[in-house]
Amino acid sequence: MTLFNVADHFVDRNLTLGRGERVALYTPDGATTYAELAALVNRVGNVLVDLGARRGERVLLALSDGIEFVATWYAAQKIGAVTAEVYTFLQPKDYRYFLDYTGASVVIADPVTLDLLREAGVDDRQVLVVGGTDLRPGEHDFTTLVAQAPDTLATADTTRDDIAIWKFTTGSTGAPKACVHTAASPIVSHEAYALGVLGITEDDIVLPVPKLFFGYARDLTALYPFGVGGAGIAFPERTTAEKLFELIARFRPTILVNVPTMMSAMVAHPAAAAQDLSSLRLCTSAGEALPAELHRKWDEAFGVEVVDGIGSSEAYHIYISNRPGAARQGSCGQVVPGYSARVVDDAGAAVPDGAVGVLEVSGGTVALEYFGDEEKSAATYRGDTVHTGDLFSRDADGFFTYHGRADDLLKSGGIWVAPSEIEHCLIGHPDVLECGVTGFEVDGLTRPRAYVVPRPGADVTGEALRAYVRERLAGHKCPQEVVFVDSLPRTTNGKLDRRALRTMS
Ligand code: 3SK
Repeated sequence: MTLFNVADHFVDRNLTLGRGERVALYTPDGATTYAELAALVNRVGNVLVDLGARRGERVLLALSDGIEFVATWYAAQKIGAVTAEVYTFLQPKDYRYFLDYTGASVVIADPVTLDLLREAGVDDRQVLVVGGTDLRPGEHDFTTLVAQAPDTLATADTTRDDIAIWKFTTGSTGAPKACVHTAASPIVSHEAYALGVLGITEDDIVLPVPKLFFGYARDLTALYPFGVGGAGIAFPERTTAEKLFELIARFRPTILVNVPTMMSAMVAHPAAAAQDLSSLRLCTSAGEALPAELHRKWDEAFGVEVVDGIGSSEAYHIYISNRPGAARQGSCGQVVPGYSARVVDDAGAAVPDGAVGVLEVSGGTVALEYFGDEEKSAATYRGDTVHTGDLFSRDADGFFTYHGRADDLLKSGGIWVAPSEIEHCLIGHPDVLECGVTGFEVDGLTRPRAYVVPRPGADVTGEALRAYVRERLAGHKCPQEVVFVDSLPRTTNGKLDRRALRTMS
């Protein structure tokens, strides 16, 4: 069997190809070349081995974005371990869950997550801490150990079929589960999506909106550009529109990896009109469906082409996407080369073009399973096919349109309604920054209720928003109530947390 290693493919190969002096990663502290990154990966890999990380075992990253995150991720890959990364602003009980679930014996933390991990109780695990002080037994300073470690390291003799990556589902439906991927997933997705759809090149510099624990951002920032000698940008702070404007001005990225919520915040920012976004050749949108109205507002504000797509942790990355130069507003686009997609009814039969059904996707990046959950795995994965639970229709040109999650539908006035349709309508109102729709009971009947975050300074009433929807959608889709809120509940991946929304009153 041919040997293959993710770190070798995305990092070390750049040295063989003479790209050692090219920049791999920009951070607020400076630039790291491929040669520097490769040496750092080797040092960190030696440290991980010394701390007890072993081939096939999970290494848990609870670390904010930066060169240390990227180097540690690749170091774990290089020694044949399995990477699992989590959000850095969780509760101690969440870290306890991830420690138990991953069974990781080595955890990488920063000062924020270290406190939370201590509270959670790490037992006899070894914790490698980036930027920590006053460390306790079992906790080790990253900088000290890495400086002492050799900068050469043998690559584990892994193959494309070895389990290499855990991607956590967002947990909007119960405890997070890991989608278990082999080393093949990132290279197949790199070729299909990054090369085949985005046409990523060595001149690309990628700036992510989500943090690197979210595979959508990590792969587009620290894997796919590396596959062609391009560069990514990593920064530790929470992402805000101001921060993005600052980073765009400083690093002049060519690709912005975006999500609809941040697109809305950027468009609504008082300084939006003053921004120079001319370095961007495109802005990807994924994570949530992009409402056509928001797409239109973005085009008007920035004129940077949006390439909207849909992906999932189950299918590794994006499998349906618009194509640069041929995007259709309101549609997630067409199937990415190498994948196939069917819209099926409850019996699993394909529905005609235009009809709504559940999307099934097949391709070479579908996860093997949800770790430790046979029942859910059996219901979701069938060979190289994943049953997404997302409602879609496909038109005669092969463009797919999202209609919400099958399990989110509300029956209003006796008719099924997708909350996303009402949300996509409301977001078109100039005074709506964000919104989420859920059902509530009135006299035993379900009716839509809209939670709306108004644009700063807006003076809009619920009745005006109801009238806006009534003019555009069928009567039973008009929210019976509009509740104004400061923010909407979001999952760690930034998606609307519908479970939490349903419990708001
Ligand atoms: O939206 C998602 O959940 C996703 C997950 C992994 C990779 C890419 C995407 C868009």
